[in-house]
Amino acid sequence: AKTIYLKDYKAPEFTVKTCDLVFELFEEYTQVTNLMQIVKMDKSAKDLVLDSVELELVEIHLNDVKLEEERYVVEKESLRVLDVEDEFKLIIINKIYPHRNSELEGLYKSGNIFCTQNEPEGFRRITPYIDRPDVMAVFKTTLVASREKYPVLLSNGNTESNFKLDDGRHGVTWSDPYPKPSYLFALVAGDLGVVKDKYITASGKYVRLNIYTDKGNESKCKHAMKSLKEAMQWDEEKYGREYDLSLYNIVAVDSFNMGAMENKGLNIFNSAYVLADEDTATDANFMGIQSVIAHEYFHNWTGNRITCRDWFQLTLKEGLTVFRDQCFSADLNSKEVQRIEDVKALRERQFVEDNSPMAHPIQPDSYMAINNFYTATVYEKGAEVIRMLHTLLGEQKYRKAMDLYFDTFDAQAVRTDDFLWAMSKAGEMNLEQFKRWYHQSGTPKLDVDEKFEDGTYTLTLIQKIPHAVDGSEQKPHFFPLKIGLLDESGKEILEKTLLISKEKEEFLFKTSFKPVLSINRDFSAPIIIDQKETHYGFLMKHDTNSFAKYEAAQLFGIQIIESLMQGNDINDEYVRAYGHILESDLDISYKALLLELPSISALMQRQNVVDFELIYDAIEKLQKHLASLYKEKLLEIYSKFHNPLCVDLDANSIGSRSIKNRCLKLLSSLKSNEMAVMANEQYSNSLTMTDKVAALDILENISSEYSAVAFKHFHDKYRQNTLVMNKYFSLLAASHREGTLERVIALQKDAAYNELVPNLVRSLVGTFTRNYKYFHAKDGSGYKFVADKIIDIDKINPQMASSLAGAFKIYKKLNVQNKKMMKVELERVVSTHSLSKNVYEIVSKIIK
Ligand code: HT7
Ligand code: ZN
Repeated sequence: AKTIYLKDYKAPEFTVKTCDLVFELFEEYTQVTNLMQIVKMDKSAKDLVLDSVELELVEIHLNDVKLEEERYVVEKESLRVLDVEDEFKLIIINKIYPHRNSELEGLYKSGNIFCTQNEPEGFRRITPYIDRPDVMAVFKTTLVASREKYPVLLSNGNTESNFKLDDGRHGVTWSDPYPKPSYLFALVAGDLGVVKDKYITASGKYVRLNIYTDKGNESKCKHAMKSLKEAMQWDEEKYGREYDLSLYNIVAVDSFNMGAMENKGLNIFNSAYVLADEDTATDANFMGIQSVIAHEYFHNWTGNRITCRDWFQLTLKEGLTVFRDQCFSADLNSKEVQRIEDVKALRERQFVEDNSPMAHPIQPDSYMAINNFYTATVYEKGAEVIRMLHTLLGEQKYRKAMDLYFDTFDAQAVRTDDFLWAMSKAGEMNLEQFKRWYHQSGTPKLDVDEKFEDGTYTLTLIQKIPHAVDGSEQKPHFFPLKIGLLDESGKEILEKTLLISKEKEEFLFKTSFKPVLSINRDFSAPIIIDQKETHYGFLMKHDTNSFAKYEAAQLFGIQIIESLMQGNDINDEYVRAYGHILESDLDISYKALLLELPSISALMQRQNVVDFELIYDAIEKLQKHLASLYKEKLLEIYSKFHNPLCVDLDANSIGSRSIKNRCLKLLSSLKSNEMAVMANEQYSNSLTMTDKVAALDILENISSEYSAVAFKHFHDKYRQNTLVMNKYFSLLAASHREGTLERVIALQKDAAYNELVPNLVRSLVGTFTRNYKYFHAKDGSGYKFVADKIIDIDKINPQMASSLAGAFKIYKKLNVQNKKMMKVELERVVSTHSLSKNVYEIVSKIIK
């Protein structure tokens, strides 16, 4: 497969001014008529080269004359029109076969709905085009289809006209006044239900809001609609940005490769991020919907109005938009909980990626398959980089810089450097060194050394920057480091944001006593802190910074588990500090997070050679110890907050479910009948999906008898509801009970399972890859199963297959036995005949 390099970027030789499309949708095929006004930008260019993948060409007209075959060449993934003028009109008619499209890129069918996914390079699977984001055209789209089967016909922008044909077909013409790249083009055709609402913008403009879904699901769109209006208002208040069309459409479809897509005026969503009610969605699902709805809405300014020059700039829109959606969720819910959840997600996914052969900068400099670069690094680390800018500039200057960015680059396709120019200019800050965050990979480590002498407290910080994947050296970063100093009673004597730029930095503070350091408060930089002297128990009690307090609890937990792994006993100070949190009257959602023990992933990341058995045996030991020691208190909290009939979604109700389920989970480590009975009662009596899922998870792991009955009941009740069945598959794939792999294999035959639907594959196979116990079984059976699935699914959907292949990225860090087993499977996958470039890129990097 060919590697594409950023250094080879060339401005387009031609651009498309307008693109008028007609789609004639039939059951067997779709005919596309594409009329483009094209202008030559580089006068030395002779031929027009259009991207074109798997298209069946019917005919081409140049300036209204049908082209003879010798005037064009059909190449493997392009169409070359020979010797064209400076400005011309081109009409191309081609056929495509959406019902056969299982890759879910371009135009495809999700159930009975025609829909599109064009980011990053799907449009070339619809019609020949200059399919790159720096070619922006004004689109007009006419859809023609059976009136009975496809009464709803949607595209970007506003409806211009409707018409009926004599043969039972009808048509609608849409026009979008805003020039846009092809990746933002969308169409939908189906027999859909709709929920309608409206929004009046700050300047008084009336915007119609519609959410389309399969009929019967309309009542499940309330939360998505509420979230959309909240997002619209938030962007007006925080960024001064209003919506710019008079119509905003969202369509929910079941077969979708990712979460959602921000097509101009016509967002297409994975139904998992739209549909929810108390009976079928967990609290986490409701939060997820709020954040994804907001994320796609925010793209209207950061992504659509100002887009990327090329796909290497992806973090320009994704990192920024994730930062925006994180701030939105923090403002609407709990700031402290949101920050911790965001950092947790970053560490579980991005830190692991950054310490693997797949590590790359947030702005990569090369790729084989661009689809592989919609990564935690580009998105989540990208958001952390924007957050650091926000911290460095402060809210006011950041807002000024964002205004400058919008004013300067509106309607353009730009680079991350253009964004940084605006930040630097309005922020009045030199960001030359800061740019390294865009071009260097790996997670920086900061060695922290403290000294107290003669009334001076000295803090010495040394940056340890990892080498890049190719072994080359990387340079120190510039970042904000928020610290606090506490006296021995726990009183805060100082809070400060230090600016770190040199490899070694020294900071002196005059004090009459040696203070306790609280470092990287709020996780002000995405780095790993390596502290010689630690006071975790003290900080768990006294730290006033909610993130640092959580961090102390996690790091203390890690210290204890690692010491257990070395055969030592459990440290009493930790146990007391845990008890102190249990007794505290902190906010309950936050308290639930503080009570969470470190994850397997967090421990694994610290091992040079990973041995999972050692890790989960130690975690289990600690859980049991805490559960038996604090059993009464945990039971007391459980009964105080367990309210089975409450289905409310306010902070207190969500927090109550969160803390009591945390307590029950910890208690379940006792594996007693008493706990199984409690979980079983919760499963039977609770009305929310949150409580049911929490109970099922416990039952599955501690009692095969209760589990069998409860899962059967769950299956009988929800087997028609795919979104709920995702939870069913995922709970069973995560099970630590014996025979999990055999059950996962058998579940593929369940009537509700379908390998063509990515959500289901993610629930069953994807979850299994995170089941450390069975995916990493010493006999290699887990690896073999997943490798087989990658090979099978690659033939259907390469994007889905390569995301599963990412599970092998831990390869180099495995112990000898596991490594040997994984190697066999990696080699088998990479030598598979006609493997996609998506899977090839991932697997070949892992075994290199
Ligand atoms: N901008 C979108 C990225 C995307 C995507 C979405 C759905 C299916 C396939 C996709 N490939 C890339 C999603 C977002 O970040 O908002
Ligand atoms: Zn996005």
